[in-house]
Amino acid sequence: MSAQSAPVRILGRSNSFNVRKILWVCDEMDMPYEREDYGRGFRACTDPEFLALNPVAQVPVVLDGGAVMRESNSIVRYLASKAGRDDLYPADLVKRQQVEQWMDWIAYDLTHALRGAFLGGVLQEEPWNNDWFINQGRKDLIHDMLIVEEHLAANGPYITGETFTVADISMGLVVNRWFVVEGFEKPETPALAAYYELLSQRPAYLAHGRNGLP
Ligand SMILES: N[C@@H](CCC(=O)N[C@@H](CS)C(=O)NCC(=O)O)C(=O)O
Repeated sequence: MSAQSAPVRILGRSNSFNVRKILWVCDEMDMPYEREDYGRGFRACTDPEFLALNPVAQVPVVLDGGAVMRESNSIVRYLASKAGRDDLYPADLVKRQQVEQWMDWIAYDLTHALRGAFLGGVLQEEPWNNDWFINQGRKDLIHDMLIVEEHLAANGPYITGETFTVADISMGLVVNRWFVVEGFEKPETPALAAYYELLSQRPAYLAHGRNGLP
């Protein structure tokens, strides 16, 4: 990263699950940024000005020079690459794939499960708050988190093994939410609990991940 380059601009409310990943990776790397509130409770993502940047109408959006970026996991990887942080996002293709496979699975399977279990079951948000969807989300969430539990117990302490990577940023937000969801019987997950404490040694996780928000 050039010392002269302007800070990236993050558009998105700081209490958003997906914006928090961007704030975490920036703080993790001491990368400067500017942030502007968009999203629920602030300027709407459906404002024409915002829609022109992100037709999907979701936060975060990140602006870097002339580039306009959406999708939190992809942005996290971009920022780690921009900072030259091979430790967080390896250049080695096999190691990189190991990071990405977890981020992709989180973005699809786990996010879908959390829609039912958390957005529907806890926040009672429409359209996720119907009984079938909530119960299916809870079942899927337990199933998925037990996969992570077994994986960490056998291959931890971090998601890809010995060292912290951007996969732990995506998983860190999920694990924080896992310990907050309620209303159904959750299995004991000691490896996830240990992982939660391990991540909690990082100031940037305490600021943006385990910060009292689900
Ligand atoms: N796949 C997207 C999902 C983004 C997303 O779901 N954003 C939510 C907040 S976490 C949002 O924009 N909600 C509408 C709002 O805040 O107005 C990503 O990872 O960036």
